[in-house]
Amino acid sequence: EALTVENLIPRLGQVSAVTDRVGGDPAGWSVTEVGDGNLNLVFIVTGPDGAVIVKQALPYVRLVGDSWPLPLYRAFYEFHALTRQATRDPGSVPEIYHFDEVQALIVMEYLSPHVILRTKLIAGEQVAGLGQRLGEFCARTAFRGSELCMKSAEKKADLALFSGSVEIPAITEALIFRDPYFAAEMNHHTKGLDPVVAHLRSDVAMKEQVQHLFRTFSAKAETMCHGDLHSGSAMCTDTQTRVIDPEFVFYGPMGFDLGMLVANYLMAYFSQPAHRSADSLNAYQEWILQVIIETVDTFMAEFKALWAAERTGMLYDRSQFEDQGHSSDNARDALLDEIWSDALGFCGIEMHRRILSLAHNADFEAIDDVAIRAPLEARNLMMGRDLILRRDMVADVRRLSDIARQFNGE
Ligand code: SR1
Ligand code: MG
Repeated sequence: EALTVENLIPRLGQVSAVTDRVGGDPAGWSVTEVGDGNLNLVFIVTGPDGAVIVKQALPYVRLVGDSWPLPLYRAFYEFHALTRQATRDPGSVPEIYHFDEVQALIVMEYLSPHVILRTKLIAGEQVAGLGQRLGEFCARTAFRGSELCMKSAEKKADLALFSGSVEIPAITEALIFRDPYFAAEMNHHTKGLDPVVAHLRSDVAMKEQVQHLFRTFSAKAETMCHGDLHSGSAMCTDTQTRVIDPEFVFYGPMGFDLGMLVANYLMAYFSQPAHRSADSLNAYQEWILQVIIETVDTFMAEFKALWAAERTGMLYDRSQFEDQGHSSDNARDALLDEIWSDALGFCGIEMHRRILSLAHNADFEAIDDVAIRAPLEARNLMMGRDLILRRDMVADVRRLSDIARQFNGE
């Protein structure tokens, strides 16, 4: 039964996980619906002692309506993803107070005064330590959710658990990997982009690479990915960052979350000329590039540190490969190269789908004047193409920043 502002207190007013934190007489609580995402209901419940978030899955895609049904069991997977992320990267995600599987609802920590990262990026605000925090999150969850670290039986049990989530990855498969590359029914794009869209959809070499990346997404079930790590899935103050909303959790490639995240930073970067005045534009865009550099540098450094300290799983087992030739170090570096290449490919595809497919993002959508929006989106699309095609040739994140500056100047 869907929660409403009216029925939430009668239904949750006696649940100790809520009453303990909100306090006082439930009749005096304030309940506000704040969900602005594509799928769920989200309420803030506030009382004299504090506040909690109540998130409930709806049996359909909120963005589209009840013509697109979606199983409620995604709340179950979100709950299990959050518990694992909390263990693998303590403090990174909201604390869970209560989970009701039948009602598909999670009661969790109210993050305050945090706001959605995308909102801050559009407003031109900086977040100290952003790149470090999200780089650590990506590295720790990628490493500690894999057989580099987990016991093989435990990882295989989790792989089996999360493989029960079918309809949610199907959204990613369709909206991210397929729809951008043909005239799918729910697609839409900004007036004025038709020539660029036609160019991309007739680019045989690029579309071949998209198909390889789709296979990588589907076949490389190596770690538990957040699955939807965009700038709407991080909440920040000026100095703190937390990750939310892992209902798209799946077992996939170690570079997936990193690539999605970098794509969303880049979309913030390319959209800035419409949000900033000339005197602050360059400095803010350069700050975003520094965040990208900090994110990727931290990812690489943290992954290497975990490799040295926590390689307790089946893969790259140091007891079997103690040689003078440093075979494990070489294997680590080759693996990081592979993660980087995959991440760049997924990054390029995410940059495409947010302009061409169903679910766009506010970085560009908030630009009312389509004559301003279209050329900025075109830069973003063309850089996405470049990354898909040349992902093995972008040596490192500094080179990636240079490529972004180059497309930004075109
Ligand atoms: C129909 S759901 C559209 C998008 O919203 C989610 O946040 C995911 O990014 C998904 O692709
Ligand atoms: Mg979401």
